[in-house]
Amino acid sequence: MFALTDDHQAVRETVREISEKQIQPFAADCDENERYPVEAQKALTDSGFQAIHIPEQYDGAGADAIATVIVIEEVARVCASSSLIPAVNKLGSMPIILSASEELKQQVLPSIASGESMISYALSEREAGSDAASMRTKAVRDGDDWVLNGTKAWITNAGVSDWYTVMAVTDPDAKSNGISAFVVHRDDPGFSVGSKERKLGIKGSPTRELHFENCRIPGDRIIGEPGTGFKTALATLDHTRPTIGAQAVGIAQGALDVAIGYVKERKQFGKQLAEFQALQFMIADMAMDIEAARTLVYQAAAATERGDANKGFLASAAKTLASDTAMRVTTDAVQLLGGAGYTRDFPVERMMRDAKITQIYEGTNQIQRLVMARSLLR
Ligand code: COS
Repeated sequence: MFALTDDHQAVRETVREISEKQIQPFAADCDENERYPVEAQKALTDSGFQAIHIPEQYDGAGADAIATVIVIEEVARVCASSSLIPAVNKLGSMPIILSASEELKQQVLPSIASGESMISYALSEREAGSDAASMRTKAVRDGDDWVLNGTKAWITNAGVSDWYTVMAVTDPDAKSNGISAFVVHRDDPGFSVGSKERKLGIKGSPTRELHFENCRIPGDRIIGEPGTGFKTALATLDHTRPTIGAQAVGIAQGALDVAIGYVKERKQFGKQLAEFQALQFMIADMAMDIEAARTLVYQAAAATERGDANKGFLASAAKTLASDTAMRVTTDAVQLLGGAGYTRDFPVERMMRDAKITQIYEGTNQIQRLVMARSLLR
């Protein structure tokens, strides 16, 4: 993969236009008022970009993984919170696409493809974050049904999603091979969401707990065989960590674009900031790092599309490189704007706060390094 196809370029152009016209104008307000970006959801759904990864046989666009990361990157360039609409739809639905029965796929995926529903992914718990296999949420068979009890934590887009992919223990003695994956609907009895977390960034995207109190779901809502849920959850992350890399690249590019505009306008000591070589070198480093991260993100996405053996390594590498780049670039963008950059009159302080989460969610960058090392030393 050394060049994007014409189709990929066309996706970028279309999503950039939608993002700049219909999402960017509301980004600061969503952050300031911690409100969900309804305008972005409408714009993405109206144009069919809210979940383009859903295969055609489930009424989706059937776009490849590279097109999907381009969509997320372009939306994140103007609003990271809004980019979680396509990103979380992929995260929540990927366990179903990878491992669910045909009937369950038909039951859930068309509603995501049409934009009627969104879907979130529920793996983490308060005491089971990086060590995801130590989860406590349980699912027990009762007749034809499954009954879930427990609490999931830090669930992105909880409350706005209709569907939830939930990992729960079905055989406590079998450790990670005793975890199963299920699909829960917001209307299932015994399901509820907690209050919104108060966060540093991505304030437009609600993050909540999920509560399961004797939550009863039909037997056919299990994803794959009992005991395969943890592997499905990890295989999903191989496919979706590049999307977080894409989000990070988009945030970084957005910050660089603002910084370039600013240094060409602002004058000090009788000349434009852009004429100072120290600042030119900062800009050059920022752009160089973004380009390297972008290339690795696309490479990782292409590897997941092909099912390459090293896709897990590349997914973790792309997510780590891109998120560390986003943190550095957004911090430098604030620096280039100086006092102005530290205020909410410019978007770079929001971008810096939003960038931080990309080093944390879908596995901290410490866990990514563990995944990379295990894959190299195996
Ligand atoms: N795809 C499929 N199966 C995988 C896999 C992958 N990418 N990686 C590991 N497995 C399998 C292993 O082969 C093992 O199978 P066996 O028991 O049959 O040998 C099983 O899954 C358990 O793997 P492992 O022993 O490596 O599990 P650990 O408990 O050591 O955990 C880490 C592995 C730490 C990598 C995992 O818990 C993780 O990714 N943690 C971070 C979780 C995360 O990203 N949270 C964010 C939530 S989403 S916002």
